This record gives sequence, structure tokens and C-alpha cells, in this order.
Amino acid sequence: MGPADPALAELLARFRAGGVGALARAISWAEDGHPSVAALLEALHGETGNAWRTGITGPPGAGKSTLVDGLARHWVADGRCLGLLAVDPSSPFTGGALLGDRVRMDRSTGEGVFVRSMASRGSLGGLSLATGAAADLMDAFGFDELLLETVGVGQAEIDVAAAADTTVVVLTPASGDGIQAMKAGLMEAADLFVVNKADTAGAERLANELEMTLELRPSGAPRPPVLRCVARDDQGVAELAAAIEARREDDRASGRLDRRRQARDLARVRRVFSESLRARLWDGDGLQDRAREALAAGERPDSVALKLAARVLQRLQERAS
Ligand SMILES: Nc1nc2c(ncn2[C@@H]2O[C@H](COP(=O)(O)OP(=O)(O)O)[C@@H](O)[C@H]2O)c(=O)[nH]1
Ligand SMILES: [Mg+2]
Repeated sequence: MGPADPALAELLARFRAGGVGALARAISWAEDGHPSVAALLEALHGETGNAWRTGITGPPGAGKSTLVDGLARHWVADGRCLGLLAVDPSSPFTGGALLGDRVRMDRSTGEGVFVRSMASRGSLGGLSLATGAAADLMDAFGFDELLLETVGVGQAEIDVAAAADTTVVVLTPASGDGIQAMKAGLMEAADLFVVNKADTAGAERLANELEMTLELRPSGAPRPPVLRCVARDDQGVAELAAAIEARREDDRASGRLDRRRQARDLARVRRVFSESLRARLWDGDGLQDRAREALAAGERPDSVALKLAARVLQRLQERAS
């Protein structure tokens, strides 16, 4: 544990020397909740903040991986180095990440591209915490661009995408009954919309519908542009890259980037705070057994929770006085 951990010192040295294996190992530490991961992130903290994080989210099959692939090739051709992180909801049957993304993403793997898939862990806040840590590690490693692909199906995945510097929401005419089918939170998270599969029927109608809905949105933040893409044929990908870059310049100049990163850090503090309290108190202090007993005695779940919380707080006060 701590700086005395020889594995940590060794990993840090290899990481700082640019060893890709060390980066992969470090991300595994974050995924597995390794005891030294906090010290590792602490040591690398001063080296983060330089990579631009673009979140790509949307329903399964919308073409997110194809777009990521296209963006990756576009930016690599521009001489940038990239980290791609695909966040897949864990399957309750295999517990593993969906293989499809890795395979499709391999097409863009070349010089300067690092590809990693993450499976979501069962624990509360686990997905966004592990993904945030993985993004920090890739940032510290020195990539120019980070692309985070998440399936916009659950709140946790939307949280991950929304923690990016720029969030792209990908929709297709096939993703249901258009805008009404959009998951709550997805609409708000978007800085840019892509209507992908513009080669299929209904795409233009969806794009128009989206533009009309966005016009009704209260002003404040800039209105998200709606781009039409055929990701499979690389159509609209250069325009998407340009739109991401334009938005980035605007966010930097307006101070919106700083505010967004502050909000992201605060959300992360809140998550780690509640997660560590839960781990210490719930898992480590016999609260679970007490809760079971109270429930077996016929008490209501909410009352049990509030009573346990009050008890913990009272005990802390007694200790302090
Ligand atoms: N017709 C059409 N198909 C596309 C387009 N972009 C991607 N696809 C296909 O849609 C399927 C799902 O793409 P994928 O990138 O894996 O979607 P993801 O689940 O959102 O990551 C694949 O078979 C792609 O070849 C497009 O612009 N038009
Ligand atoms: Mg995908």
C-alpha cells in the first residue's frame, strides 16, 4: 500500500517511460479496485488535464464504434495520438464486455492508438468511477484525444458520457420512435447530435424533428448542431471532427470548459465519498445484518435506512465529544 508498494513504484516508472503494457496494467488496477490505485492516480495527477475527452453515446447499433473508428483515423492522419475506451454494460450471463466493439475498433489500431474495452462492474458507481480513473490514466499517459464510447442505455452509461469534455449523441431512424424514445438525460447531455445512417429512410425526418425540438430548448448553452453522417462510408466524419474542434475552442474561450471540469470533479468527489462511506459502514460495520434483522421484524425499508443512518451519525457525534 501507499508509496511503499514496490509494485506501484515499478509500474509508475514503466508508465512514465511510455510503456503501453504499464498503461494497460494501470487500467486493470482501476477496474479491479487495486489497493494502490488511489496512490497511482495521486502520483499522476499533475500530468492530467491535457487530453480532450469526447464521449460518444447512443443506442446499441447506432454506429458509434464505426464513427469512433472514423474519427480515430481522421485524427491519426492529422498526427495525433489517441486513446479509445469502449464502455460496455456487463452481461449478467458472461460478465464480460461485448466482443463486437473490440473487433470493429481494431481496424483503426495503428501507430498512436490505444484501444481498451471496459466491462461495467456490479457495484454502485463502479462503472463511472473506474471509467473516470481509466480516462485519467490515458490522459496522464499523454494522448491528445480520448474517445469514450458508451451505450446510452442506463443512467451510469449516460453519466460516463456526460463526464466528457464534449458529448456526441448518435441516433438513427431505427432507434425507435424518434426523439420520444430518447432516454431521459441523453438529450440534456448532448453537445452535438449525429443522425447516423443518413443513407436509410427516415434519417432526414429525424434530423429535422431534432432540430425543431432543439429550437424550443431554453437558451444558455450553445444549441447543439445536428450532423448527418454515413459512418460506414466515412461520410460526415471530417465534418464531425471539425464540429467537435469548433465546440472545443468555443468552450475553452468562454470558460465553459473550466466550469464543466469543475462540475465533473465535484461529481467524482461525491461518488467516491459515498462509495467509500458505503464500503466502510455498510460492508464493514455490520449494518447489513442489522438491516436484515429489522426487515425480518417487519420494518419498512425506508425507515430501516433512515434509522441506521441516524445511528451512525449519533455514534460519530458521541465519539467526537
Ligand atoms: N446503413 C448504414 N449502416 C451503418 C452506418 N454506420 C454503421 N452502420 C452499421 O451499423 C451496424 C452497427 O454499427 P456499430 O458501429 O457497431 O454500432 P454501435 O453499436 O453503436 O457501436 C454495423 O453493421 C455497421 O456497419 C451507416 O451510416 N449506414
Ligand atoms: Mg459499439
